[in-house]
Amino acid sequence: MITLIAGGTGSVKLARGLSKVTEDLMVISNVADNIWLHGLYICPDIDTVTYGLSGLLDKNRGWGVMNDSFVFMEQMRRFGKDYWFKLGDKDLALHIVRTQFIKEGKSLSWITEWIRKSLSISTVILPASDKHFETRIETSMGEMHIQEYWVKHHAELDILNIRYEGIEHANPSAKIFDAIRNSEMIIIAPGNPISSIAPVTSIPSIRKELELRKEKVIAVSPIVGNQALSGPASKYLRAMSIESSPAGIASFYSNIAANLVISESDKEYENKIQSSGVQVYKTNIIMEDDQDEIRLSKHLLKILNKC
Ligand code: FO1
Repeated sequence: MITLIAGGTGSVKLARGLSKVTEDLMVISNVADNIWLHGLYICPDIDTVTYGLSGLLDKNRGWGVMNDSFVFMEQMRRFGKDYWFKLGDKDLALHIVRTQFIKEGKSLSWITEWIRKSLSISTVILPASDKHFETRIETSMGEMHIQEYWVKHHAELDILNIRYEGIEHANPSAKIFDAIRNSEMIIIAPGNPISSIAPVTSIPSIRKELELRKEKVIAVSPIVGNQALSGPASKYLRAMSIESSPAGIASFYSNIAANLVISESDKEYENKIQSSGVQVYKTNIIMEDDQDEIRLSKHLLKILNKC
């Protein structure tokens, strides 16, 4: 069994690639970007993986359903409601289903499993917590939910602090611990370390399990040179005083991951990372199409067989 810790658009590419080269894959998804809007419970990272693995994802945007329309949003705008966060008309159906189940008292794990089966996805998707907690960003304009910072304010405001409000009450399902304990390899996807991965790996009970098995944990760097593969990862890293480089990533994950895959163009960081006790693997980590996703996934499986 292989477990992938995932969140955001960078992660879904690897989830898709791995699902094509291994049958026994579990994805633990970030939940700290979840938000209540218009009376609906929105779980962007769970949905990106769900849509990605079902073939429904709009690959250009990296979120939502392909060929979707936004008539509902247009109507909300006419009613003077918030419309900065765009829920597509097809996407709306999933949100109505999820919210109905929440109101019936079902857990997020149960609902995610129900949606997965409805969309005939073979890979199991496990929300990192059934209880809600959220990433809050402190800026010069005050503290706000991460979606407000990223989507409404386009990540333009200076960041003073980032925290995961309520993480102490997070309750990962038993399946998460089974997945971590029984996996031959635990992969940390090249998602945003601060907003997509750390909200999962900072849940104390999950962190403890990863620390015990760090030799089995391999992270894929989301940074090439000093630049993030996508999104605001560099900005978030710098805000938390972490170097935006493969060396910064190695050090950030060093307590939970003894292995790191970096870009073959980042040889200059190799010695520094190795000397900190982290095993380095170099390959092309950029995933622009299906072939790239499969190539990187196969490379990870090859590393597993060598270990
Ligand atoms: N990202 C945007 O930049 N603008 C949007 O309007 C937007 C809507 C949206 C709706 C559903 C969904 O599942 C994701 C959506 N996202 C949108 C993406 C989301 O903000 C981020 O990709 C993740 O939260 C990053 O982890």
